[in-house]
Amino acid sequence: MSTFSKLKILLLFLIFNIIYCEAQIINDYPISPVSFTKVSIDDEFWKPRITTNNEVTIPDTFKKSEETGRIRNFAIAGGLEDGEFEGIFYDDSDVFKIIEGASYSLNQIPKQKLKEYVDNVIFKIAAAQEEDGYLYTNRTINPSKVQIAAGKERWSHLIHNHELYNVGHMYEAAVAHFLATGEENLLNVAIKNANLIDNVFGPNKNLGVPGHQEIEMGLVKLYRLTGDIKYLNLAKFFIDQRGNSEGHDLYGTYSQDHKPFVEQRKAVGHSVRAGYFYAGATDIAALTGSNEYDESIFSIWEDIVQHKTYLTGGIGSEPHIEGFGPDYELPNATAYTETCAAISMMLWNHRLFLLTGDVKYMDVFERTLYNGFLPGISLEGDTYFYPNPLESDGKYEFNQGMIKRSPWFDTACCPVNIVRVLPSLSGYIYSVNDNNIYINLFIGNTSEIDIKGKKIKLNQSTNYPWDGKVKLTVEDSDGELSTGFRIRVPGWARNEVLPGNLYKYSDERKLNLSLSINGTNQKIEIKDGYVIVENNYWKSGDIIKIFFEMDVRKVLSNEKVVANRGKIAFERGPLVYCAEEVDNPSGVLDLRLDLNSDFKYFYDKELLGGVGKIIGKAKNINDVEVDFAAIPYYA
Ligand code: FUB
Ligand code: ZN
Repeated sequence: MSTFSKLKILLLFLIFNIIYCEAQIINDYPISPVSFTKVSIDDEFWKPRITTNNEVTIPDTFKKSEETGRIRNFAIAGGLEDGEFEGIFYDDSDVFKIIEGASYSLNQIPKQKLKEYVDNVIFKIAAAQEEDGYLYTNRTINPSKVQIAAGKERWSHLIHNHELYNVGHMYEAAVAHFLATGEENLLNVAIKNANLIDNVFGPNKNLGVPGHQEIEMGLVKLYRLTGDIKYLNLAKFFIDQRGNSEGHDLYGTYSQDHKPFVEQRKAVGHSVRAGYFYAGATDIAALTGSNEYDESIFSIWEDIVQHKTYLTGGIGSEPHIEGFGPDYELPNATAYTETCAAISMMLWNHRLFLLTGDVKYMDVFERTLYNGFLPGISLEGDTYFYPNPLESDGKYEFNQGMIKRSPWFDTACCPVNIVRVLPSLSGYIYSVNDNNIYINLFIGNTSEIDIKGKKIKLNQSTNYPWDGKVKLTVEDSDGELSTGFRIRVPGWARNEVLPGNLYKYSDERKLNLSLSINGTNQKIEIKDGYVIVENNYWKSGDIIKIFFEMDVRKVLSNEKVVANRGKIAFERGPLVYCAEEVDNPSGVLDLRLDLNSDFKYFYDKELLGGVGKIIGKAKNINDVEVDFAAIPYYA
């Protein structure tokens, strides 16, 4: 290549970057998250899991995608290979989700081999894209042989075909890939596809909506990156068109398509669709600055946390619809609590925090992260839970992977969702607003935070979730900006299991909390659930320490939850505990515990990669006193 051509490419790249970096976003969340690209996790709890995700889970899920034809489908659709479509019409989305996860990882640990592999998969995806931007391998491979649920023609069976859901995941992957690598190969595919969708759907065009929400969040990310308002408008169109019978036959409550969103007040239907929908609507509220969804968003959230959330943060009690049941219907053994549904709650609650600054949303996020999301993957990183029931007799199994984690599923949404969430975790720890840095998660890391054009480099070190000591060190600061900190006091440390009265701790024990700055104890001021560390011109070497006491807690459930009557649950810090027969040989389902007896905690570094255990005494079915032991539910 001539020097001139190289210069031309460099110039184009620079122009492109300037355009993307300066995308004009008119309205935005009042609180801005510190990007995953600025935070590097380095602790004993999450780092090994993220490493396992890089080294085991990403290769494993790519391999499974190869073995099951998911990747070959793109090659066939693109004319690179011969063959027939294999799998299910929504399988394209799995590959996009792994690319999204791999991109976050590439940002943190650049790996040439992984990058080359991802580029090769992107090459196949690009080849599979039709001339006008359409991307859906099930149809492109052989339009006369599409699966029935895909519909004979493009867009003819939106209720089931996932045509729009799939590409929503592609947009999310493309944006992550661009942010991580600066490369446009997937982004170009995404933009071309989104432009097609925009030509087809909208007012005075096709008025249909996707059966499964997801594209809304993807379009918002495209808008955020490119500044092209049409993507935001299209996302809003999909939100507003739902429940509007002009243009499509309503899909009903299963797809939250029974009435317009602005009239919805209760969480209904398939819980992943619901969570993605509410998260997308929250994005629109923030990015348009409109209040029109407020009543719906906040009422539905209250409905979920007050009536429909498991102690683990899991949602979706009805296996047959993979979704919400009536209020207080939270059976433990048949709980569906899909891993993806937990993820949808995390995505939504983080957005709600950014919109309102209310601590309760990050409390739900944390509860779900440790207890609803994390159980979805084994310590080894190659087996997965899809439903996450809270009780098992070792026999009942509505869906594969209820009794023990499974190496794969025909519908593999959950494993690949874990793949993308784990390495993005660094993006949920900090956020900024005015001169304040919010610290929402206690995860060891080093970060470089931009605030009002100044940079502050922070180190957080902690042994959380095993103890509540957190040390923040200012590693570098030009000392030119007076900055304050808002440190989240977790709900469990404020005696609040979840907002509302679905659950409560059995006692009102006040846990200790302390704060010191450079070794001097401080008077604690808590505002809206955050410890306030007043503005200061921080210097390198300044140290803030916070301590949240952790203790074994017993949780009682609202009596209206029939399945929980007469039962208690154990928690310690952010973790929900679980008793298993392997530790309680006389069985767990009939164990009787004395609410007032003492239960101790100890950390067993040899067990399951190191876990805290709760031990004490119980009575078995024959009224004989036996030893009792519980480990964290996620483990
Ligand atoms: O339809 C795509 C995904 O498959 C859903 O989100 C999951 O619930 C599973 O049905
Ligand atoms: Zn899933």
